[in-house]
Amino acid sequence: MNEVVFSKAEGRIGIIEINSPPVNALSHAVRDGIVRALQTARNDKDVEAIVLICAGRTFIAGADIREFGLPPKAPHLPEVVAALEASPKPVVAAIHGTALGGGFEIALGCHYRVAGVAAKVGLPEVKLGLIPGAGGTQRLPRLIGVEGALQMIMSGNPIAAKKAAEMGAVDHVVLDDLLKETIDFTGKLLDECAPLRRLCDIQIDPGSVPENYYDEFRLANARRMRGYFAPERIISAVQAAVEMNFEDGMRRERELFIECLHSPESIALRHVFFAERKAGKVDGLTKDTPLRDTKSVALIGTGTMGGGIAMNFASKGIPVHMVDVDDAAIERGMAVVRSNYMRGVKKGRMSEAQFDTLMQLFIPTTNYEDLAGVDLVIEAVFENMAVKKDIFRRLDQVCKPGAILASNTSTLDLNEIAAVTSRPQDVVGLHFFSPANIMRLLEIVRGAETSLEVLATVMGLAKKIGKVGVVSGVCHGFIGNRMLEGYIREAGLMLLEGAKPEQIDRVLYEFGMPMGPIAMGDLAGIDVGAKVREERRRKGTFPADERFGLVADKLVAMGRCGQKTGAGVYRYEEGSRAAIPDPEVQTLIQNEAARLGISQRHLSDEEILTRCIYPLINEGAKILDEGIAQRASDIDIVWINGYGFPPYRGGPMHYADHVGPGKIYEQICRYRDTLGNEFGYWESAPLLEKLASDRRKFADL
Ligand code: T1G
Repeated sequence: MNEVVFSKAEGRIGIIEINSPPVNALSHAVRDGIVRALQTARNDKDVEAIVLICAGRTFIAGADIREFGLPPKAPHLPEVVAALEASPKPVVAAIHGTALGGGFEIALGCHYRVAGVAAKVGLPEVKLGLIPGAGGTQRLPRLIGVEGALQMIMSGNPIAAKKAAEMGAVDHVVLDDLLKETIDFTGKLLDECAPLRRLCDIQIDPGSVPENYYDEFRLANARRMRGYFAPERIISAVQAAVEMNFEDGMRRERELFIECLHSPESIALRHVFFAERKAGKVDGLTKDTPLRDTKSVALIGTGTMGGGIAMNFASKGIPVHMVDVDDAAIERGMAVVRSNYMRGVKKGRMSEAQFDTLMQLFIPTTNYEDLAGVDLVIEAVFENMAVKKDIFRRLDQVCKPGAILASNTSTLDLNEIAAVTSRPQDVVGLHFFSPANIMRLLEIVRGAETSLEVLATVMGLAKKIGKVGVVSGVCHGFIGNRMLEGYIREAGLMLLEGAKPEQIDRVLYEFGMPMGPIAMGDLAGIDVGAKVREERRRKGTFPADERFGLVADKLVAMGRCGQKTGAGVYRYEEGSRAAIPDPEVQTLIQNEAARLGISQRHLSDEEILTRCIYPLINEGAKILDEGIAQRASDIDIVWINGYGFPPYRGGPMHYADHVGPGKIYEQICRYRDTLGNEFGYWESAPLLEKLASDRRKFADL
């Protein structure tokens, strides 16, 4: 026993209780405490069986990720699991909350498993770029079969207690008092002289695995596995469970686990795990910051964005006023909402009754006076400052004191919007990413006068609706879109210099982006960017560089706006999203290049990659320098959740640390000298230059 693991006896049943907040992670103290408590129980002649349970919100949630990278300290987790399994007295795990990773492996080392009806079990190691490293790949296939085990380990998703019981992963599901019912269950085991079920004793029949199963599994999961390091090792470890004896299989699992542990992919994914949680920690906010009600929401603008945003709240049971200029506009918006939800009904994700209940939560109105009692209003109309200001003036007149007034603007100055109200402290930016009911990222734009209370309230609301909230200061494009500009700019310039669209897209796809910048433009609509450039040229805030956006602007002028018009940079067959290179566009590019005197040349994949990615990093460094983002890892979370930056590379700033800020700075200087810096595109961020000279990393800030 020790300060986190306690023992007591209930008659002939010994209870080992782990109490190590917040999630009973298997720190060294917990591992050591379990081994000591088990030894005590084994030596106690009055104890005939043992229940292993946890205090607090959950059963063990896994190995302590904070210890990774530190010198391992005995007892190591596989030894702890083996000690439980070797116990001559039955050990029963009593699971509540989530038994995850090493936590579920501990439960697999026990002879029986009892779970509360709301509990879940899982092996999410793959999400950290790992494989289960304490016998999970060897015991789970022996318990539920190879196919179920491989699916569960590869997905990393937890499964509910009842389903786990159906699969044989849990022996008994209880509705009420977990400890009492587990003690009763254990007493019955003793009365019935139930066997000590040790999974290590089971040998899997190789014939139970269908011919070519592993190759078919690889094929079926190719998209999900693309670029990741751990999935292939998961398959190898499970194969070892089938083809080797337990001891050799455990040795093989250990080898593969160590490979994953030291892989750049796992280091990146563990960075992302903590970065996502750090993003929720906002300067000035404490757990005592008062929160406001958010029991009712209103959306001003019921277009694609407004409808998608509204769904986030309705899906959590929050009523939403849908406000637009007329009933026809609202009906168009509601039709999109209905079809989105109906897709869920068709896929069996929700019942008709649930669909009907959801639709009742939408309250259409064209009358601002109906918003008098609403807690939160989100404006989601098109990017026109005058229109937004008019809406906020009207909201300021009708909304109750304390109502939060938010704008979904993706680029405009939130302070300018707040200034037209009498309550700038209640104004905040809530920048959702399209499709707003799907994308996890929510940029929370903190105006100069946004109050801590409003900030704390919307941060909590973000988590409630399943978003990852990241706070941004006010600047053009906030964090994500400001960084996107350089990425898109360079892709367009490289077209004029001779790179083919399909080469640019291939390079960025192979890097791990969901699609390349050119294809992404065609998907989103290249007219969107053209409008922003036009507005900024009008305001004089856009580089006076004719090349920037030239190809896209020409195509938009020809009516080629992307997939939605059947042609953009690529052309698209009717009903297909397959991007087809178009010689007509290639000719246009060459003619424009010739007109501008840009000689065509071969661009290497390396140049394409660094000219797209390094501007992201450079702009990210400027954003940090200006205090627009609180920390480098926040920028990583924005790009992973808003733009699909590959999580196994950790985000742009983590990737910069992986490559080395010094190398990136030197390459930016080379581009400044070779490509020219007339418009400041290759002006290095002072912070990047400083990190390079100090040989430090963004993670050190
Ligand atoms: N180790 C260390 N800290 C952890 C942790 C862990 N495994 N899990 C959570 N925390 C911290 C987290 O950083 C946060 O800290 C607080 O707990 C609350 O977490 C050998 C190798 C359990 C579902 O991958 O999925 O076992 O910010 O905000 O939303 O095979 O945490 O408050 O200071 O997420 O209620 C496998 C990871 C590890 C589970 C709870 N296990 N955790 O979610 O709270 S690898 C996992 C989660 C492994 C073995 C392998 C979630 C949760 P702070 P939270 P939550």
